[in-house]
Amino acid sequence: AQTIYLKDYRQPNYWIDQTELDVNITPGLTHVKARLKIRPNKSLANEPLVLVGEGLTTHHIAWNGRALGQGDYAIKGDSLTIFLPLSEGWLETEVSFNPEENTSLEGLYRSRTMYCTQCEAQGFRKITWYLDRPDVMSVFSTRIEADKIQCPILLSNGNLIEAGELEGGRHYARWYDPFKKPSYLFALVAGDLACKTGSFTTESGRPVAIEVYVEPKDLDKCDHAIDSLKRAMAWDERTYGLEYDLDRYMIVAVDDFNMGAMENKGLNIFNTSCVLANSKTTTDLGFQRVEAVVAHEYFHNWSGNRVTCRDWFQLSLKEGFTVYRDAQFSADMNSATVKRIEDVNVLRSAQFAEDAGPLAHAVRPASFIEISNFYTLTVYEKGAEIVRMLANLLGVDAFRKATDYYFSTYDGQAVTCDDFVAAMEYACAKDFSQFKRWYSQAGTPEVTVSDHYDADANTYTLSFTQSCRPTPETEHKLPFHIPVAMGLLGDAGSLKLQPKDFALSDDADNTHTVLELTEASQSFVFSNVFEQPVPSLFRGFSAPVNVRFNYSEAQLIQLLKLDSDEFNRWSASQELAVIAVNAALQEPAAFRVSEYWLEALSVIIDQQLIEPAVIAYMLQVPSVSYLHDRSPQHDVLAIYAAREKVVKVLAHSLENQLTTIACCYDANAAYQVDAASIGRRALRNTALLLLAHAGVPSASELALGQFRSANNMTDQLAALKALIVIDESDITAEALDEFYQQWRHEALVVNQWFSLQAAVESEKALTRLEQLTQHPAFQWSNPNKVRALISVFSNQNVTGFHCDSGAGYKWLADVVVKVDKSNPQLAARLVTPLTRWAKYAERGRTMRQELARIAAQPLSKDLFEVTEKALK
Ligand code: B3K
Ligand code: ZN
Repeated sequence: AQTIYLKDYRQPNYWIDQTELDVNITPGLTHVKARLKIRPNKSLANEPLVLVGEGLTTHHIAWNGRALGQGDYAIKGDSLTIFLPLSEGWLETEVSFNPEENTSLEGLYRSRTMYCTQCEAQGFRKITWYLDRPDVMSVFSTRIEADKIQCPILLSNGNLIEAGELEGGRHYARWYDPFKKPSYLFALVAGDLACKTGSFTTESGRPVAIEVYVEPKDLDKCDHAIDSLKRAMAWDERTYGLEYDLDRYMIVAVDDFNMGAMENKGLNIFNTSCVLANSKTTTDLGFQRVEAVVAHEYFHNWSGNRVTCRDWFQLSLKEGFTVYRDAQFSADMNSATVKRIEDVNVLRSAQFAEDAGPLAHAVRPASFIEISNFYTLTVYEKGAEIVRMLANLLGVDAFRKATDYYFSTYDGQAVTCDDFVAAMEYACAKDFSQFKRWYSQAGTPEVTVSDHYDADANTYTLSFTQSCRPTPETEHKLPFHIPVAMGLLGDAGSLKLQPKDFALSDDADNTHTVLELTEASQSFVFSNVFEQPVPSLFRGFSAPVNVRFNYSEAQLIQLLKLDSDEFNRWSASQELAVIAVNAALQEPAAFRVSEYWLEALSVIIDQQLIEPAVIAYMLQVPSVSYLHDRSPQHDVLAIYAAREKVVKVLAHSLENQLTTIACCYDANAAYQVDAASIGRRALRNTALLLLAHAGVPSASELALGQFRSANNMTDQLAALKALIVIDESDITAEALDEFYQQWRHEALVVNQWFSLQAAVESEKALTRLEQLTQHPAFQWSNPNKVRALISVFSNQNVTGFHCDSGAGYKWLADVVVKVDKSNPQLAARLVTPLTRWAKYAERGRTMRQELARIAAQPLSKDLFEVTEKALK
């Protein structure tokens, strides 16, 4: 397998200004004729034209209407070289392939009742010979022909130009997309689909027809996506001044899909799990996910489609920025603190782990073998953190000036992360050359902070040092430019209930500031500080770093109770939980959990001055993965056990309040899916689950009652989860069976049912998992189902996956090899937990052996790259 390097980037030697496709679909064989208007790239024109294609049978090649003969071209592996001295002209090819046999879910493939495409990053080459790279932008017109009964719906990008009947029960449609675009944004759908419509009028008065295409059985699950899309359209006009640019916006829901969704121009294709929702079958998290993904794909229309990436190393240019945009949107539509907590949880428990593992890579990687492996938390979530830091450094107005400049200057172009940062610099006259290290240096920086209070001089000094562990591509790291949003809390130790931040300048209201840490070590002095303060650091998680400050328990409690930054109140509670888990690790039999922490939580529950959803998150002990990062010397099963103990102590100590919440809180409210109602349900269900963990006798009855009477999926699933934790075998088994019988016709609900069971911690976990793969509703060819069982088991079932015998590792390895044969992208994702072997000491050796066993087989490029890097 060949490694591609960013430093080797060159412009293409030819451009393709127009692309005319004629796709003729018949069962088992699809023919594609392509007419490409070729134009030499002046600087590089004296080389032959080399197109790329995969798995194509080539029937015909012509240049300007003349069929090419043997000596005029050569097909070798995946490349087609045209030897003629080419000037401007039309290249024609005709190829065929079989979408029915395409199990990679990349290119043109069949899923249930439809044919559909996934071209990003390099799937278009499975459809026709092409310059399949994002800097080649072309105007596409597409004619689709198929059987009228099998495929009544024929869709592609842009506007419908013409449609009509043909002989032999066939019909056709012609689509034209006026915006030039790279091939990865091409899409085509042909199938038997029902359509739900909506409409939106843009700020300047353009009417947009919204069409959501689904299987007929899912017509009752489209409204939320349509509403979310309209909100996203209006929000982007308000926030970024960006309007939609075509007459229709189509979304197609497909069941077999490798990712969440795809932003093809004017024709988004969605995993059913990210678009279908109704109150009976969808949880609150599901509703919010649909809203976020619909918005994300819509925002790509500007950040990604109108302004696209020069090469795949710049992937975060569109993904980091678009994730930042959708996070802002979700924060505005729901609760900003809750959204921030959710995002930081993902960063701390999963992205940090990626950064610490053998596949760590920069947000703009320097090399890759298979680009599909780089659609990662680092490129997406850490990439979004970079944009967030820039936005905060610039402030609202300058950031808007920067994005206006970016979108107007680069419209219709394929650009780089450097161009993006240049737009930021343009708007604020700052120099971001050091800041750009966030793009090129992998790894999570560690920031260690110490303080000194001088009571005589009334000064307070914060001293920072930063460092970053070596990562595969960068041994030595230069200091990062790190924004530290912070404030100082007064009344240390006295635990009064009034927040009293110190003023950080002459202006008494100025209690919040952003320090810019740029050196390896750096100190900041605050004057007129009249008592020893408690520093509230990295408010709102102002930079994606690991922070080390030696807080006393009392100081953390001070932050939990009094910080004006709600996010840092949550963060302090998490830190207190970490301390408790570490205590339980040191002395499992007789450990202490801070009674002040428990008391502070109790007061917070009583007073309800914080929104319920945030309280719910305060009551959740950090994930095993995060705890493991914080105590790497301990065995993961010991960490799991210690965490369980802390959860029990927490639940017992708050038992009365939790019981009141679990049985009575908001109990008679009508079911609604606004953020406030979602937050109240989250608190009630968190309480129920804690009681279940604590083994409180009343929990069982409460859970069963809720399970039977719930009028929505969130409450029913939460109750089922509690029943599983309580584990009274008959009752739990019965409930699981009842649930399946109730929902067996709803594929997405059945996936939740699979996931719940894959996560059950028990000695029999693996046997149960094996049985579930034999269940009639399970399908190896469907990524949602594979993830529901296999990813959930290996990422969430700590005792099952890491069981002493190593059977969990072996099982995953076997699965990965099997899946790789049909769907390499999926296999390369599933293997992730094994790549983290270095964290697991003794167990890690067994994990590594399993990785080596995988690596010894013939593998796809995708899986080869991951296993090879993980074994280094
Ligand atoms: N851009 C797509 C991801 C495509 C992944 C290809 N392997 C979804 C998104 O980020 O919006
Ligand atoms: Zn995206």
